[in-house]
Amino acid sequence: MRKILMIAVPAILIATAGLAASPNAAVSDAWIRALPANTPSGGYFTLTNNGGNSLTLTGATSPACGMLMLHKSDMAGGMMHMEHVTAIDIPAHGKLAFAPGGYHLMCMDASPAIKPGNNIEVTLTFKGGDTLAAKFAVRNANGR
Ligand SMILES: [Cu+2]
Repeated sequence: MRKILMIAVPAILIATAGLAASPNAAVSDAWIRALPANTPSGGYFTLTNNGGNSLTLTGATSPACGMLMLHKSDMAGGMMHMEHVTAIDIPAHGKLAFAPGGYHLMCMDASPAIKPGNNIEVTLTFKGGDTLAAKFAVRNANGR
């Protein structure tokens, strides 16, 4: 698993370096929860679309996470469920909050860099290939 990832990451960076632009958008209040080993970590942030066109978030990557997924928590039949989502629209001049109980990033394979007090880099990917990099502060299990 790790061997494949170490090869795949530089290939992605090379492939996107000459092509990708950043959308007219900003990430704020970005943080990720550090949890005991092998427990997926939730990442939270606010995404503000400052442009006149809607944006579609299609994925996220981080060197600190083996796999980073877009998830949505929902109440169904009195139980909290999480589902994987592949596209999230942010309307023109709109804002979308990723927060506990709703949309979140899920770090499926946290590296040792996911440690309270650290910062990790996350790259958001949008439909059309644009990318936006942001620093996420690592907090403890209580979100502090
Ligand atoms: Cu999740």
